[in-house]
Amino acid sequence: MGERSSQEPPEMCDIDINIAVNGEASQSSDYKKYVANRAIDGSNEINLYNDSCAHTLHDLEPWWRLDLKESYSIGTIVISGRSDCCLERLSGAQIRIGNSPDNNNPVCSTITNVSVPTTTYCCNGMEGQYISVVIPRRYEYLTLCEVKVHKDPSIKLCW
Ligand SMILES: [Ca+2]
Repeated sequence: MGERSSQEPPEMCDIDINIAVNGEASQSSDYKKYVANRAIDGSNEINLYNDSCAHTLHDLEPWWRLDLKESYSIGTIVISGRSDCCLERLSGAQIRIGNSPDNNNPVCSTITNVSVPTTTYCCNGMEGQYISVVIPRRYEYLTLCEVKVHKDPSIKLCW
């Protein structure tokens, strides 16, 4: 908040806070040292080899899940895949939000644009404590370098 202008309304700061960093992440399996919490370490580093990405093994329907510790009304979720290769593996991944501690909550969006590593998804106030990214119906690696979560309303632009 220190960098922000004093003319800016305080609530603008509040709704832009990334609440993901206060949560705890898990995933279907760990590829080497690339554990789930690396996707909520607050870093903008999206090259896998710079140690800030989460990466599963080649699982059937791999998943990554964030426990926000309490339920929030979610505005936007900013998802960054890896920049160094293999972004197409994220195609078809579902972003789910809800209060069930599994990966079967309602779908906010499905990742279809894998031409750029970072995309913002609008969830329009969907409620939930858990945010999952799941790749359904196939064997795949799931790699997420950062997942940022903003409460609703969010000042982030969608898509
Ligand atoms: Ca990261």
